[in-house]
Amino acid sequence: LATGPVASPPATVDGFVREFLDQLNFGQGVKLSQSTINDQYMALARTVRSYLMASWLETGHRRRKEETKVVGYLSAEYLLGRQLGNNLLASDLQDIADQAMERCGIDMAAVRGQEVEPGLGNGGLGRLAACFVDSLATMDVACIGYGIRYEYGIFRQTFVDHRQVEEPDSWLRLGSPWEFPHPERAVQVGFAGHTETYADEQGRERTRWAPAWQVRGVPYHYMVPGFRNGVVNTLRLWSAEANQAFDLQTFNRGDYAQASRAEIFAENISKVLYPDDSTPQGKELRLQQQYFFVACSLRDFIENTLPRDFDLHRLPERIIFQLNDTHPVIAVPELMRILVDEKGFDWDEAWGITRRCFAYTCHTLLPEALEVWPVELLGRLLPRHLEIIYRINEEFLLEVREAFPGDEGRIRRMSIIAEQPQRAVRMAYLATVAGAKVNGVAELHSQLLRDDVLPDFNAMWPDKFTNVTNGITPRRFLRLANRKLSSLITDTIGDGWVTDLDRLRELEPYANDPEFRRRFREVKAANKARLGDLLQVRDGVELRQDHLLDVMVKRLHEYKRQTLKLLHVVSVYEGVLSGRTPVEQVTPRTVLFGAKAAPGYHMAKEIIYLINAVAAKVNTDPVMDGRLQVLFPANYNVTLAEKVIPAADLSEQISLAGKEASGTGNMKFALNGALTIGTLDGANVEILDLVGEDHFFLFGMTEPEVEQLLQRGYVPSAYYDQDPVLKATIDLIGSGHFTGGDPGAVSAVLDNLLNHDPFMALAGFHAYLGAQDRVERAYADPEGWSRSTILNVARCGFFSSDRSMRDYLDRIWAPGQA
Ligand code: DL6
Repeated sequence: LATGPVASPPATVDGFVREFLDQLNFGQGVKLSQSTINDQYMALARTVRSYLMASWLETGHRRRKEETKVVGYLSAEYLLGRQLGNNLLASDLQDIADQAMERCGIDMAAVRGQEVEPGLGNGGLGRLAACFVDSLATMDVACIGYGIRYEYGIFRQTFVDHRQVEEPDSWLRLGSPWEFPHPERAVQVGFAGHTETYADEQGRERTRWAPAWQVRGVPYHYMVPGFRNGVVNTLRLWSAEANQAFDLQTFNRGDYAQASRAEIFAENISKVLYPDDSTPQGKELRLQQQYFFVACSLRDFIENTLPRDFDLHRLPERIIFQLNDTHPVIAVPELMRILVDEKGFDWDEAWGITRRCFAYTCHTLLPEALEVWPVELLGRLLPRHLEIIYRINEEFLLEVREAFPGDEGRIRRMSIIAEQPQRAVRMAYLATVAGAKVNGVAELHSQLLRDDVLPDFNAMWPDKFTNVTNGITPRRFLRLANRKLSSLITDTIGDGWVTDLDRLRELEPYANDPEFRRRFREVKAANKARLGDLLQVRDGVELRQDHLLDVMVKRLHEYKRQTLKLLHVVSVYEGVLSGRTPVEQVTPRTVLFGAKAAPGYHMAKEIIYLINAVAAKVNTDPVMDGRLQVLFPANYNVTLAEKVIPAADLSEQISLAGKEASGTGNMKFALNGALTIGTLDGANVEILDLVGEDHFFLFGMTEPEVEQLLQRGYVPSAYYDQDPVLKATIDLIGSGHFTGGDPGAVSAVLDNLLNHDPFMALAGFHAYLGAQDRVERAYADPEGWSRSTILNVARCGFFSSDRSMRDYLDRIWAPGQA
């Protein structure tokens, strides 16, 4: 009996209530009548968990039996969003849970609101990882997501006097019911120390690493349920702990701080997502994090997941480690170290295996975002790994010499070790050399990766490079976030689209059906009302329901050009203020921003200040007659995104061409029936291709045009001098009108725009205003607008992360490439 299958509780309202009360009584130790909302949330989450448990155990058992090849997704970030709703959806328990809570007299909405989302990521990259693991479970692909269980995720943003203030995100404070700690499966991770050579029993010279200190990596397991398919994969996040909690002798002497030093030191490793790395200590901690989680993950897979007697020559048949950007790339020398130093493989054999166990996804085009680790730091923290990297480089450069004899310039360019401005390891190069495949995340990005970022590598190994356009999970971002639109779609074409998003194409004919368009508009209006209710409670602001809702939500970065959006806002306001535009001619519009700035990114924080300052003025100036509203709810996160995106009319995707690798917000908006105003950048290009020019507001330079302008010499002030509207807009900001008469408060942003403007906001201004005019004309025709929004939904099935996963399977993880 004890080894038989685990049974789920009966999927009935009665069964659910019984399980819930058991969890409340025996898990939380309270009676229903005394329970707090948190008790109810914990008990409800544990109830849902218990329904998923049989599938989780069964999936694990099946995978071990089948000995399938596993995708080991190595990612320093997973921006998961709330789990309760997703897991209720996946297990098909939504209605039962609603009824059960009602029967217990519990306010389900309040209980849902109790969950603090695990914000273990910064933005697109981390959210992509979360979408990918969702799709792999739904497609029943064996995957273990590996990452870090940060005690504090992305900071909580608040605004004080219009400025961003960061507060720690203590998401674990009230306990997390979704995690399963396994301290008994902890692994050891070493750091620093030295290496030494010795002769083994056969007299072969070998190397070993004697670390100076070690920490314990404790795995926490999270369920990753597929959509109603009985599959539950695992996300395994590592937490760092000291081997010895504290030094008892020192403690007894009364030096409590010193006694706990080791504990604090070790726990710092998984303390916080992306510590500010502008200090040397911050940089070192970041490298510690990266090595920590990949060392734990490789050890876990090799020692605990594979059968005990597994022949590691066959490792590529059982695992492909997907490197989610460069953060996990130190896994490459770590696998070499395990194979050569610990398992006794000779170098060539080990390298042959390693090269088939990794693939690398690049997520950026910004040179400053390509990680390099100073040799001094890497050698101090991971001396053996540096030796291994040197040898990999040596042999790689021999290969280059053979392929391109006499081309010393090329050798210098391609070396994994940069010499200037300091000796440093180029992690993207190491990943490219080691990876079986290298991919970008949208067609344009992959092309620029080949042509501009890694051209020498492309010349050497053209077949290594491929593209996989990003995707988003339709479960969270349509089915869960937009229940009303989901129901309308399902009523119209059935529910197959949830796992086969291409089926949305069947909606196309309905774009011509006035009744369907009316229902579609009703859905949008209901979502806007829902967002209005939320913003009222959350931020104390009123969302005007009769306005066009124009949304720009994403990380604050100059290349994304929030300033361009702001210049548009100010130009509309300035037009009315100066009498150029009669206020009745202004299309009533609410511009909603959501954005966090990296704590050390000064210019981004100045831009946040300016947005808030402009909002405060524009929203209260009677001259606008309430026709222009700027909202900037603080702390934009996945939970807020799920309410904002379904309500939006217009999606702002206005980065300078050639800078945004893909974007995924752009996909989420289009799929929820917002029209895009955007440049030919990242995945916008593919959205435009699919939805068609008539249903997308395109503007701005192409990437080659940007390059040409740079070559000719870009002078931002010339645009200011020549365009009177731009001049008036900037002058109004510069006059101190928004900053209590203090022009100095905005001088950093304006100086930067007028004298540098690295992302060409001023060059884009005129075309952007033209595109906004087209938006307003289109919006004035509700039937035409609705038609376009429906066609956007119908034509964006391609952007399902299920399709991305199929592409990874076909192009990168295919068994044939083992
Ligand atoms: O691939 C996911 C996501 C893309 O959609 C964004 O375009 C891209 O900026 C982001 N990249 C990163 C990596 N670091 N940088 N810069 O977050 O990845």
